[in-house]
Amino acid sequence: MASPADRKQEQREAFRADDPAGGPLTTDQGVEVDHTDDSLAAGERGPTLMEDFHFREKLTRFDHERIPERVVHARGAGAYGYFEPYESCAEFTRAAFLQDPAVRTPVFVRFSTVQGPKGSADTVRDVRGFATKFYTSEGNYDLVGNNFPVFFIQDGVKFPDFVHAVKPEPHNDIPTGASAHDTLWDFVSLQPETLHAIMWLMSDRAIPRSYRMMQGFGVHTFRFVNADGKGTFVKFHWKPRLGVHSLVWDEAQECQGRDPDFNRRDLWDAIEAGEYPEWELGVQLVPEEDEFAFDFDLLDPTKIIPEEQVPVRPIGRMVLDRNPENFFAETEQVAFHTANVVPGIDFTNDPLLQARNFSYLDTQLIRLGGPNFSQLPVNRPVVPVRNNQRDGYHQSAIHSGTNYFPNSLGGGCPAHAGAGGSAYTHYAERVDGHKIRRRSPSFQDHYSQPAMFWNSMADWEKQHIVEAFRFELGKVGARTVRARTVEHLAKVDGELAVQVARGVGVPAPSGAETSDKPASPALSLESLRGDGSIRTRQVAVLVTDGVDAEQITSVRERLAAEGAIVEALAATDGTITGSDGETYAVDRALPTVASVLYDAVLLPGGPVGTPPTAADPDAVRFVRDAFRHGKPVGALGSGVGVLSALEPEGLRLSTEFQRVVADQGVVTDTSPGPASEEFLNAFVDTIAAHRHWGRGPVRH
Ligand code: HDD
Repeated sequence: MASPADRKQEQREAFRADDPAGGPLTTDQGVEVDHTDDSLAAGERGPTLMEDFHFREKLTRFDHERIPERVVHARGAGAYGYFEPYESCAEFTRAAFLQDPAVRTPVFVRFSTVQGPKGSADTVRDVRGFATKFYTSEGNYDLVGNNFPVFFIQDGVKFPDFVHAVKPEPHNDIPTGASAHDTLWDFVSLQPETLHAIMWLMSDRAIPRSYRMMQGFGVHTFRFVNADGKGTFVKFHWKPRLGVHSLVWDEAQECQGRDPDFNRRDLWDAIEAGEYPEWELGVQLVPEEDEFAFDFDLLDPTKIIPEEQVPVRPIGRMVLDRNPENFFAETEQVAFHTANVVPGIDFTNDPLLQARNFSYLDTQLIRLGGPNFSQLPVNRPVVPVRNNQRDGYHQSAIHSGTNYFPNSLGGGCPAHAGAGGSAYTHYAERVDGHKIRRRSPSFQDHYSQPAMFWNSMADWEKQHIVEAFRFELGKVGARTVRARTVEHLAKVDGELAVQVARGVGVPAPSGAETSDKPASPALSLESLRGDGSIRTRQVAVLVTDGVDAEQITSVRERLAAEGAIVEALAATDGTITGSDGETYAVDRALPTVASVLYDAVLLPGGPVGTPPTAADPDAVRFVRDAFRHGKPVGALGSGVGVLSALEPEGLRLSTEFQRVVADQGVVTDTSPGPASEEFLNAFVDTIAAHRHWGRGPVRH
C-alpha cells in the first residue's frame, strides 16, 4: 500500500493527460485533424470558411484560457511535499496528522506576493503568502498564513478597504507591486491598527531572499481540541531550516528587472536540484485559563505572543520535494480556505478569521467558475467525499442514487457519521452577548507592539526600516499624509519618527520620546540564522584566461562540499584557458547575469601582478554591486588587486597595501596556488553570515 505521503501523487496520476506524442492531433471531440497550420478557406487566397470547426474550436479554446486572477495573492509559486510530526500531539489535539511520527501527510504549498498582479515581479516590498494544504486522512486542512505574524486590520469587514487602498490606484492603475503610494499611506495614517504590520512591511522581512528562507505564521490564535474536548489556544509558526534571510532594497529593485521570477525560479531550481526546502512547524500553546493573562487580546490579529513569554514548541517538519507539472492546473487552480479544518483544529472569535471563513469559499466560486472546484486534482482530498451536493458548472462526477437526506431509497446513504468518533465536532464554546458593532477596548493599543518590534531590531535593521519609510512616504504626494503618518510613528518611537520626518521633509513631532517597551530578541533576523549552512547559496567566481586554475578548483571543491552552487562567469560563454594551460567551462557570460542574482563573489588570481578581471568593466561592476549590497567578497592571489575598485564604495584598506580591515565580509589571501584552509573556512563563514553591515555605507 502506498504511504500516505504518496497518496496524493497516486491520485494525480489518474488525472494526467495522455502523452501528446502517443498519437495524432485531434479536436476536443477526438476527431483526428489533418493539419493545423492553415485554416479552411475558399481557395488559396480566398476567405476563411465558418465551416472550419477545428479553426473555431482552437480559437475559442484559446480565447477562454484565462480565469480571473486572485483578488489578492495573484502571483505565486507552489510545490508538493510532506509533513511529519516529531511526536504525538494527542495531549492538545486529536488531529490525526499530528499523532504519529511514522505517518507522512502529503501537502501542497503556495507562496505568493499580495499586491501585484499575476505577472508582477517577485522581489517587491510586500507581505508573502505561505499557504499549506495538508491532505490528511481526515480530509483537507488548510493553514493559510503569511510570512508576517500580524495583519494590517483587526476586523475582516475592513479588508476591502485595506485592499483597495494598497492596490494600484483606481484612476491610473499605478503602482504595480508596490505600496509606496498615496492611498495606502492615507489609509495607514488614518488607521493606526495597521502600524504593527506596517513595521514588518518596512523591515527586511518584506523582501525575502528566497521563499525557502522565510518564516510562515498562521497569524490568528486558533484552537486545538483534544479527544476529551479540551481546548488550547494555538499560534502556528513555520521556521525555515536554512534560516531567515533577506535582500537589501536596492538589490531587490534591480532584481525586478534582472530576474522578475527570482523567488519563483529559486524555489523551482532548488527542488529540481534535490535541495528540498524544509520548515519546522512550531506552536505556541496557551491554556484556556490563561486567555486573559496578556496585556493584549489573543483574538487581536495585529498582535504577537512574544516568544519569550510563550516559547515556540517544535512539533514537526515539512519538506517540499516535488514541483508541479502544470502551473495552471495546480498552482493557479489550488484553492485554499481557512475554514478547511479537520477534527482537533478549531477557530476562535478573532473577527478577522471569522471574515476569512466566509471570503475564501466565496472567492473560489467566481475565480474557479462554480462550486465544483474541490474536484480539481490539486484540491481533491485523498479520502472519499460522500454527500448530496450535486450538479453545478464543471461537475465531473457521475453520481448515482439518491441526493437527499434522510432517504430510504438509497439505503439511508450517506449516513451521518454521528457525534464523537471521527466526525468533526465544533468546539462547544459558550457564546452570549448583545448584537453590537463595536471594537473591544482590549483591541485598542496600537503602539506597544510596533514599539516592541522596533526595539527588537539590530541597528542595521532599524536603519533599513527608516530608509524604507523614507522611500515609501517620499513617494506619497500628499504632505498631510506624510505628516499624519509620522505623528503615529512618534507614538511608536521618537527617534524613528524624527529620522523619517527628516527624510520626507515634514516637521519632526516635538516631544516624542524614545520607546522603553521591552524587546523580543526572537524578532530580529540576527536570531534566525537557521542551521548556519551555506547550502544552495549562489557563489559567482569571476574568471578570465590565465586564471589560477588551482584556486578555482580548490574553492569550487570546498564550496560544493558545503552545498553551495558555484558558477564561473566570464566575459563570454564557452571556455577559458587556466594558468595550467587546461580549458575550463564557463557557466554563464557576465552580460547575461548580474551580481543581484548571486549571494557572494570570488575573485581568483591570475599571473602574478595581473588581476585577471580588473580589465573587464562588467566584472568590476559585478564586484562593486555585490559589495554595495553587503555580500561576501573573496579575493585570492592577484585577484586581491581588484578590491581597490571597492574603496570608493566604502571598503576600508589598512595602510599596509591591500590588507582589508576586519569585519567587512571581505576575505583575502594574496598567495598564489590553491586556496588555504584558513581562507576557505573564513570564506564559508562569511557566506553563512549572509550580509555584512560592518563595512559602512551599504546601499539599501
Ligand atoms: Fe487572505 C488569499 C493569507 C486575511 C481574503 N490570503 C490569500 C492567500 C494567502 C492569504 C496566503 C493566497 C492563497 C493562495 O495561495 O491561493 N489572508 C491571509 C492572511 C490573512 C488574510 C495570513 C490574515 C491573517 N484574506 C484575509 C482577509 C480576507 C481575505 C481578512 C477577507 C475577509 N485572501 C482572501 C481572498 C483570497 C485570499 C479574497 C484571494 C484569493 C483566494 O482567497 O483564494 O479570499
